[in-house]
Amino acid sequence: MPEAAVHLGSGKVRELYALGDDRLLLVASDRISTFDVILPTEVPDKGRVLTGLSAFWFARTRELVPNHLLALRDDGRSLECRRLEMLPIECVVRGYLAGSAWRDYERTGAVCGHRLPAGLREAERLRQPIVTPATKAESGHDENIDAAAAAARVGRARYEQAEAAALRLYAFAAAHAEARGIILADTKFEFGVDGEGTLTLGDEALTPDSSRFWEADAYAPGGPQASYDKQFVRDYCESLGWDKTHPGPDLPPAVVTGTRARYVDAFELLTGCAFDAYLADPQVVLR
Ligand code: Q0Z
Repeated sequence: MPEAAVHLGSGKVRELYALGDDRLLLVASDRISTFDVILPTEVPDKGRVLTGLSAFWFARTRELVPNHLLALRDDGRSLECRRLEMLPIECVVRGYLAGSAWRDYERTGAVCGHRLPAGLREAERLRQPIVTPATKAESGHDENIDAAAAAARVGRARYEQAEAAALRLYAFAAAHAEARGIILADTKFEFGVDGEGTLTLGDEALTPDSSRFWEADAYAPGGPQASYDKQFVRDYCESLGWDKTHPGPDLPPAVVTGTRARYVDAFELLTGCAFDAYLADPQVVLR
């Protein structure tokens, strides 16, 4: 008899289950958050898009960095994974100056201990991608830390290994995305260690929820960039004058439809698979 999946926890838009002692099931819902608030309206198939993209990247990068993927379930929204001992840090790789990195740079001229050239503009491409580690806040906001603080949490050799792995993954994915008209401005990786002590990529990888995707054709440094996936949602929420506290507003059907189409576009551009083909047989992204 198959063992029951035991619920371990909920993320903002995902659920985590144990499958016996050694495996986990990661299930992506269709919930969407904006300005850190989960909205009452779901975006149909968003969880499938994110799961399909994660599985695609895990399959394509396993030679670069080992990862936790064991199987993609036929519901298209669930990943069976190897259970790891997760590192208590996140590794964010940034190829462009956005979000908290832009704010830190404006204030101090540096980001997580990386001193950057003077005069950079918001959303400008960095000459070299940088890794900006962060602590994982139980609830609320992750805190940017420098490499020394990250090394103090996980050990110097392990941090340097994770930093190098994160840079390899980013270089591969950013080049793949750029060739398809999408800028991967930054992305967050979470690593763990398997039973043999091998550094292993976990969690979700290179999805729009863990990354900033920008449309290359619309890229214009010197200000904030439109989000490839969530811009309709943000624009609609801004138009309401909502104060960005819980509960968020319901989304009208046109915003839901437009947003779903953006997620599907990103999926099709990046994977080269028709989304309908993924729905019919999710395993297409692994081949
Ligand atoms: C991932 C999270 C989610 C809530 C733990 N392979 C792994 N081994 C051990 N732990 C994890 C993983 Cl992926 C792990 N999270 C994040 C995901 C819901 C929290 F779907 N927490």
